[in-house]
Amino acid sequence: QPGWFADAVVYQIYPRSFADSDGDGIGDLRGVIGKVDYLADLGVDVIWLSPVYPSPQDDNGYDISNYRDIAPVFGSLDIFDELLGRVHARGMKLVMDLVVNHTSDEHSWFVESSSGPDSAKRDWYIWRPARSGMTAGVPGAEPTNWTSFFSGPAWQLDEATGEYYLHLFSPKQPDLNWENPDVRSAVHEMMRWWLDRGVDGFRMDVINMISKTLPLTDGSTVGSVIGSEQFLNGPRVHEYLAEMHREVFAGRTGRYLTVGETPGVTVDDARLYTDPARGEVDMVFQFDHVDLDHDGSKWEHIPLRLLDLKACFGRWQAGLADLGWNSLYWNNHDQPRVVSRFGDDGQHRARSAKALATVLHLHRGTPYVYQGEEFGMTNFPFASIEDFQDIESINHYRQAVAGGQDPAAAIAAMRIAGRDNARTPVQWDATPQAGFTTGTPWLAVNPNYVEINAAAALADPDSVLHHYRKLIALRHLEPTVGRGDFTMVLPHDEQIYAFTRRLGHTELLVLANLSGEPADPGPLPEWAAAEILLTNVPDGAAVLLPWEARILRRSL
Ligand code: TEU
Repeated sequence: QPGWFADAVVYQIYPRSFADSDGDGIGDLRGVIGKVDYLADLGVDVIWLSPVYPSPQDDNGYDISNYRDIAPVFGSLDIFDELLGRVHARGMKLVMDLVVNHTSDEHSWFVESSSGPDSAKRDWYIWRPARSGMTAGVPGAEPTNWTSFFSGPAWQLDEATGEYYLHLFSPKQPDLNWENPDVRSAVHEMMRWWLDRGVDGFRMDVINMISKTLPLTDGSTVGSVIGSEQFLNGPRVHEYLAEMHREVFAGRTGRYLTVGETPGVTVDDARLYTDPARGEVDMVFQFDHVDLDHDGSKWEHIPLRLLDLKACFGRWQAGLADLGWNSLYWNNHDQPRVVSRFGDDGQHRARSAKALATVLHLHRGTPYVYQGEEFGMTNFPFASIEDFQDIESINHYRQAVAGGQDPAAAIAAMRIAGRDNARTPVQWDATPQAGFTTGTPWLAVNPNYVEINAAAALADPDSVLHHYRKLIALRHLEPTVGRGDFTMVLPHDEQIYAFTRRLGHTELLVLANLSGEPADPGPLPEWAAAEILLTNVPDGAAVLLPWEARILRRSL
């Protein structure tokens, strides 16, 4: 039977963009402390904090130079402890981001590793000579043809030693060598240190990339990242995760949360990662549903087809029905805003945001809410390259334009899919800079903050925010939401997303019109007398209005 987290909702904070307490334009831990009551009132159970460790911020903190401290820009360990105390006092948990596929190139481990081939930590990273017969530094001399998630080769030449190191992301994010047991125990020790400090678990960044197939050879992937078949869900990853679980969590009695971020994970992989009997992680983030609206690379947008979305979630629901557990998310700091992406951020913004939330939260799994999603924040009207800060977008732009793409077309693609859509400051109120900072924000505030902000949403009983609050409360009150089984209804309907959940003698029906046109679900006689638990349209009729969603309950 599912663990405690079946009845929990997780809220993700991207600290840089959440709340700035000191006017430097960058969010910080004091800013988070100021919003603990807001989060408790929303009803969430767990807060996941994106990285706040010391970092050169090449990838906004996903490049960590010290795992056991807090970056001054975010605060200090004392302020962190204060936050943790406040979170616990309000009955919530705090989960840290664990980024251990790679470190920063400024981490002391890498500094030592790159000091020379005889360094005691040389083997902590993945060093290789140039391709045989080629001179190091010449294009094409990289040890393999792998490409980085952030454009260009996945290898960086270190001039001093003439060898290359592997970086699946930026050159400032060298990959750790998990084959080395000392690396693994250093990670375990660091994790224990955070648990001893009181944190409640970890979200594990690209954790399914830590085991590479050896020997490293040229990749054959068709698509955006060459080589990925050799490092996604690699040969030793399950062994490493089981070992981590034993070394870090064995003997601890608290209720912890572990979630692996696992791009390219299949349902079958996920059954292995999340089978409680195997002792790896509680759940993983799969990417299938966020890959449905592009072709090939993430920059080649195609419209979402509802049938694809239903088939995708349906497969995940069925695949993890008897074993393992699903995570449920529309948004995070890497994804565009869901109301702009799969909803309607114009005329039907509030109603479509509520419909999408209803559908997601009523699936079987643990829902994740990303900051600002709870009151329907939208994508940003990016107009030029100067508007972007994200390394992924900026590198893509340079490469696309160098390759002959029209700059306006590149910007248009980034406006749709760029990660900065998720990273604009949280819109707290209608005061200048949306109440995020008294200074100049590091990334511009969306001009729509005057209407779309948390204060306005709190004051309006009909807002997206109050709908999220009700969904979270419903999960806490009605065990069928967390624990019921899942059955898709009307699987071939191109407008309506419908399913039932059943636990014992209780059955729920979710009916959501995920389109901008009215939709007729047809007769549902067995639900005629059912109780309406939640809707986003008062007094709904038989035919669903655009983006209308309802949750019904009946006793069997
Ligand atoms: O992301 C991993 C990942 O593969 C993608 O989501 C990626 O960010 C990219 O958008 C694919 O197009 C994780 C973090 O969530 C992300 O913020 C980091 O940049 C990345 O790992 C490296 O640590």
